[in-house]
Parts: sequence; C-alpha cells; structure tokens
Amino acid sequence: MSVEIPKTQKAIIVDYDNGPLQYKDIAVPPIKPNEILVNIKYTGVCHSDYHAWRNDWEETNLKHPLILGHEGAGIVVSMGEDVQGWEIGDYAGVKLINSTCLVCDYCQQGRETACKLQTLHGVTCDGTFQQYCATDAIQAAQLPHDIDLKSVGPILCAGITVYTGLKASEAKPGQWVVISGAAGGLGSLAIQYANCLGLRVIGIDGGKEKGEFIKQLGAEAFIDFTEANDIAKLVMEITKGAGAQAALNVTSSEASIQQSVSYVKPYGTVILIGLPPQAKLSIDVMSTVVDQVTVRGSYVGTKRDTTEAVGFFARGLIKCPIKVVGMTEVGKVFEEMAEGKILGRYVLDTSK
Ligand code: 8ID
Ligand code: ZN
Repeated sequence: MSVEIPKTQKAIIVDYDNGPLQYKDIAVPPIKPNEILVNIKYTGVCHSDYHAWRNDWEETNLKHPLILGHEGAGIVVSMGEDVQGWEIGDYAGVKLINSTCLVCDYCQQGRETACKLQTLHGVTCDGTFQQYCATDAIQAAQLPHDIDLKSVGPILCAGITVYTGLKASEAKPGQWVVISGAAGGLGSLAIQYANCLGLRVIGIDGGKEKGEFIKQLGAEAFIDFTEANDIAKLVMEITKGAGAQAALNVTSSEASIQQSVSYVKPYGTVILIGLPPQAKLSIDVMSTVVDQVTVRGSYVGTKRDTTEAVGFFARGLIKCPIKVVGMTEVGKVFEEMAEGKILGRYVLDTSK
C-alpha cells in the first residue's frame, strides 16, 4: 500500500529562543532508513513545549529553527528500508523521546530514558507541530486502529509520565497520593491513573473552578494552594491522620516542589516531575533521615511504560480532558499556560 505524500506541509517554526511562532509552508521531511513518516492529525501542547520555546532550561543542544511538540497522534504514510513491525496506515504516537542509542548500559537494561544519546522531539530534533513528522520506528508508540486520534495525544507525554511516576512511588492500593498541579495537563491524567492503580487522591491547585474539575476527575479532596496556609496539616486532616504515602509534583512551581517534601508520611515517597527553570530543592536532613523519606525524580517513561499507559487509555479507563484548536492558536495556548489558566490539555488540529 502506498499513500500520496505532498511535497510541502504546514508547520509552526521557531527560529530562535522565544522567537515568533511562525505558521509556515515547509518541505515534508525526508526519512532515514530507521524512521517512519507520521501524518500528524492532532498534537497536545505540553508545558515542556513552552519551556523549550523559551529555552527555560538553557538546553545547549536545542535545535533551531525548531518545530516544537511531542504529543503527536497520526497515521504512518511511509517507512525507511530498515523499518520492521510497522505497516503503512498504522496509527502511531510521536513522543518526546525520538531515539536512544540501544547500546549503552541503560538501553540494555530497558531504562532507555537515562540514555545520554537520546534525541528529543521538539528539543533536539523537530517535533509534532507539523503535518508530517519523521520519527524513529523503534521509539514510536504503536496505537490500536480504533483509538481516538483527537484525544490520545496527551497520553504520549503527560499520560506516560504520570503513570511512570505513580509506579515509581510504589504507593499501594488504598494509600493516599497528593498530586500538586492536579488540574493541569499532567495532573488531570495523574488523578485518573492513580485511581486506576487503586490510590486515593488529594489534588492541589489554585481556584474554585480547578477544585471542581479535579473532583470531577476522581480526586477525593482538593486543597487550594492560593488559600491554604499549612498544606501538611490539611493533608493530615483529610487523611484522618493516616498521612500521604506519596506526593507527585507536576507543577512548574519551585515553591510547590519545596512544599511537597513536607507532606509525605514516614517511608513515603516524593516524586519530582515538574521542571521549573533552574529550580533548587532544600530538604531538612533530620526529618528526611528519621522518617526514611525517598525523594525521587521521574522522567517520561520507557517503551514498556508507553505500552502500558496507552493500554489504560485504549480500554477507556482514562479520558483526556482536551480543548481542540488550530495550530495557529499555539501562541494563545502558551499565554494561557504561563498564566496557569488551563484546565486539562489543549490539542492542536494540524489541519487548521
Ligand atoms: O518527564 C517529565 N519529568 C515531564 C514530562 C512532561 C512535563 C515534566 N514535565 C513538566 C513540564 O515541563 C512542567 O514543568 O511538568 C510540568 C507540568 O506540565 P503540564 O502539566 O504540561 O503543565 P500545566 O498544564 O501548565 O499544569 C501545571 C499546573 O500546576 C499548577 C497550575 O495551576 C497548573 O494547573 N500549579 C502551579 I504553576 N503552581 C502551583 C502550586 N504552587 C500549582 N498547583 C499547586 N500548587
Ligand atoms: Zn511533555
């Protein structure tokens, strides 16, 4: 089967840090022997895209001109000569990790998220804010044919990341997890994955509307960080003294990360996911030692985590709360994101 591929396509291009988000006609990229070409239909907008656009993390390998985006959902339209396991017409997800070396110790252990030679869509190579994206056939996510391409995008970064982080927390069914940033793109999925894993959720975010949204998604309790003085005390009250086994931080706020280490119980785990630029964490050594608390970073997920996270979505257990807009709206999406106004996730329709 072969599909007609146009010579040019629409994309959002950025020429330099914080540069204009230009909606342009550009060439459809060529593919290498190990790549597939995915006709991206929809792509989520992650807060990491905003950080990458501004070069908040002072990433030295940031590609320019750059096409952002790493939550792409689409259809395979061509394949390089070395590609195995894919067919033209398959549904594919394009994630943050484009490729890893497959040779280093971490790749050998199936911990390829720690590979030092990984290439990243929308950071070190072009991403999914375009209609046709070339991606490594090994890391691309295989999606079932009946999946809803419009709403699966956020699973491919936000979903995989929070699912992996929740597993890393080792919290057990019936235990409490506090999710900070619960109304955002990652948080809104974290609540649902936590429920799937049998965990009880306290969501933290700001404002009444976000509180209602968080509860609709399955959190048992909401803490408004704009009003609460002592979050640790509130967590103890809500859990009736049981305390939280885990805290998952999915905010872009250093202050919130700092608070996270104050509200897990002894033997609890704090999972750091949000990536505020140049943030530092200061921990009281005595209470961390005596309470035997673990503080652990978690970064996207492996191919295996991807298959599992997509599986929950495909079985209808996770709903992505999305708003669909055209690619030309990405600047407005970034504005709302910076102001912390978004409930759930924006998804770009690449045809507009
Ligand atoms: O692999 C990773 N570690 C990974 C993967 C994907 C994204 C890390 N991230 C990072 C992003 O780069 C970003 O720094 O996770 C962070 C959150 O990404 P997002 O979910 O895409 O962002 P969002 O949709 O803007 O949601 C953030 C939420 O945090 C709330 C905001 O109100 C918003 O709902 N928030 C903030 I900002 N400060 C808060 C505070 N002090 C807070 N919620 C509670 N307390
Ligand atoms: Zn992301």
